[in-house]
Amino acid sequence: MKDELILQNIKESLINIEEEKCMNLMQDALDDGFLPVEIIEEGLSPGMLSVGEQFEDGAVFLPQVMMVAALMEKCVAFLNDNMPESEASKIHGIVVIGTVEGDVHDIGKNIVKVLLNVNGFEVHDVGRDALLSKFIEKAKEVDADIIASSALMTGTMEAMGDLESEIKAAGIHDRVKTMVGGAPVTQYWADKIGADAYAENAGEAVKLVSDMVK
Ligand code: HCB
Repeated sequence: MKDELILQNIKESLINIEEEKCMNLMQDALDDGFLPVEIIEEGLSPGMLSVGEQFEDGAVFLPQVMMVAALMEKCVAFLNDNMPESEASKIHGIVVIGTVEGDVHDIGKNIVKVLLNVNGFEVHDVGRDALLSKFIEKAKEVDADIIASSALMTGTMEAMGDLESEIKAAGIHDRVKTMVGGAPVTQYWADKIGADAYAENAGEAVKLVSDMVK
């Protein structure tokens, strides 16, 4: 039977950087029937955000945030390997994804990538701190349907607007739609820069991308 307490324990073991415990709990959660996406959205992400809040309050310092982030990355990679096959063989669309230049935050971007992958999208990741030209070049190369960008800092959100301009300048705006996301990004910002969609979380990102490629 599914015991919600296990998600709380996963959250706490991430916050406390207890790697072995966290990995074992994730395996237990999978064995209990939790989906990898539930473990990410209801266990790991709240844990990472809690550490972010503690960092903002000065209760923890950057090295600790970096260690939690490193464990979070390992956890997402582990869950990625345990994603159900679902419709993976059927390609629903092609997405280019990346974190914009100047910004190294990629945990959220990687979660979106994993969920798009498992929902049957071919995803090309241009990485983090990615030059805007890399998004454009990759989109042209793979004939992408969607360019999805991520930004976690108010200063780097500007680059999302520049990306919209570069997509237009490259003459591919009529065949590529854009999605933006990341903690400081809002629907207001998406509208302001002319992005086609804003996703608050990875589940919504999959839904929006699915709608846009229909
Ligand atoms: Co970092 N950092 N950080 N950081 N960091 C933030 C983002 C601050 C808000 C913390 C703070 O000061 N309050 C802050 C930014 C302030 C601001 O601009 N408003 C900040 C800062 C300042 C910095 C440095 C400058 C610190 C320093 O060096 N002094 C530096 C950045 C250097 C640079 O980028 N040039 C830095 C470094 C780091 C690390 C390396 C320690 C680590 C990142 C590790 C990594 O990503 N590989 C880190 C982390 C972990 C954070 C916090 C704590 C958590 C971010 C995170 O992973 N959230 C963050 C605090 C916070 O956000 N409250 C803090 C969890 C994920 C799951 O959420 O929002 O990324 P998400 O993704 C969601 C959602 O947004 C959506 O789906 C995801 C899943 O549901 N989504 C998309 C995301 N991208 C999408 C794209 C789409 O197209 C669609 C949907």
